[in-house]
Amino acid sequence: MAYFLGLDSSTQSLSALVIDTAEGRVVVDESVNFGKDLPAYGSPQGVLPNPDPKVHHSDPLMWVEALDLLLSRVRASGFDWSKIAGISGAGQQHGSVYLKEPLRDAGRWRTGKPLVDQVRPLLSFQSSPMWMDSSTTEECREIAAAAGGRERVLGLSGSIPIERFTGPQIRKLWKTQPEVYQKTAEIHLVSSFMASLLTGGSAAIDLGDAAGMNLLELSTGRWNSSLLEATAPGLAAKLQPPVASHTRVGNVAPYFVERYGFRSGVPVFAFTGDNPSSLVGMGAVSPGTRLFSLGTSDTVFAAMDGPRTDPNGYGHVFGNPAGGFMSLICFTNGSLAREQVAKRFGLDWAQFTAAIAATPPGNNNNLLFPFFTGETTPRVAEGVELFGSESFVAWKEPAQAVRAVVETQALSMRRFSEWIGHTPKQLVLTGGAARNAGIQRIIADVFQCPVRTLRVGNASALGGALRAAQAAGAAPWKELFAAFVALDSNVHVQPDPQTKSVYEQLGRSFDEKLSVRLARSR
Ligand code: XUL
Repeated sequence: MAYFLGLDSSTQSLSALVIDTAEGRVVVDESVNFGKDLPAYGSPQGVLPNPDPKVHHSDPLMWVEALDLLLSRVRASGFDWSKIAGISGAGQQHGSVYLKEPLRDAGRWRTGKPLVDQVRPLLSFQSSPMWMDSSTTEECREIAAAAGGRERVLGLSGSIPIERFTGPQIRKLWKTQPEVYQKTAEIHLVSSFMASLLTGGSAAIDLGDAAGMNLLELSTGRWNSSLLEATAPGLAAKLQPPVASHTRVGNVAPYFVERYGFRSGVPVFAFTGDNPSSLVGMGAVSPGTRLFSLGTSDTVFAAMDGPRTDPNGYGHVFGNPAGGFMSLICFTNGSLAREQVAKRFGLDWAQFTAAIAATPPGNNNNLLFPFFTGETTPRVAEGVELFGSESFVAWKEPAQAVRAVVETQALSMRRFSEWIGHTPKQLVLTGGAARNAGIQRIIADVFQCPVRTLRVGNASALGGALRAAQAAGAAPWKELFAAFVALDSNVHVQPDPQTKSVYEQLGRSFDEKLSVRLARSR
């Protein structure tokens, strides 16, 4: 049997991808969209509405119901779940689920009743704080103070205390709703929660995703007692010890065997975060390839040969599911900013691309700080700024503004990924904006490095299926990557060496203007 299932519980959807390792093909690629398929949860974008713009929570029962819906949908399409030999997957990072009793004591799910009705009474907190939440600045400060400073937290956990990370979110729950925190017996990440649903027991958090909590000590792979204590009292008892990503956390629960026809005893391997999973799904588990995921926000990540940390405190270090570590840098104003500029001039995507082609590299030194919303990297408050010619600064040059937003983003990505250390041999782009030829060209030239794109879209779900296959011993990484991680042969953008000095000069100008902005925001 050579079929492996990868699940990806992301912000807006739950996806299933099944690979056939004997034939080297993807046989199922299906998703449930929370907004469209589960409208009763009132979360069109996967997030519950909240009057406070900093608060972002989701309903964990939506994820539970999505799992039943997805499995039945795939079965209805004619797929036979008994072919699956191993399961793993991923979840949006940092989000947390709070349970009244440990799932290991909850017994097996009963087959006759939908999962959502069985999980509902187990929740101690009805909603899940998720990665878009930025309401814990005060808690971040308190954790830093109690744990010996931001730098110490950075050195231990790979990140300074970060608003969306799980530790500060747990602290906020303890402070604001102590009775809820008290009655919580077990805390899960989205990833370990989804794995727990599948096994009907308590699946442990893997090292890849655990690193996004501000609680893990990277050098030992264990929860750090001073970080636990700085976060909330009694926290150690609510978390299981983290495990290596290839760990078998259980077998598929009888519920899924009886209801959907899975074979009994099929292993479930630890789920991880969507970014660590994408590292696997993009075949980049060794240093050399730098990955750019261009979505609502842009992320830049890469495997690392050691746990180096960002001296600026902007970037993060997570676990690499194939062993070792990975870096991740999140730029909040990604497509969000590109779309704002296009909207301002009424440009569609084709006109946006044409605008890049119509302007020269370096853009006559015009720059545009794209901070349409508060930015994570660098940490600056909302506020767009333009620098350059008079008409450009007055927003009268649409084509130059388009080039300026993309060039400034690329310069920022270059500047703030320097700490990763190694010089990449290739850059691989994924996400909606990755197909844009103008963006590919600018990134290749700014980094002076070849740009490629991927053929398969859902790198995180694919990463889950590949991790299940590797952990089950079906094939080594090398063979799996050769069979499933295909770069698009039509996209091979070589950097233009003549632009090197142009972008060195523009980079210096970017650094100068940014240091003024950072000094102002201090
Ligand atoms: C990473 C992060 C996001 C989520 C998206 O730190 O917050 O990329 O993982 O699902």
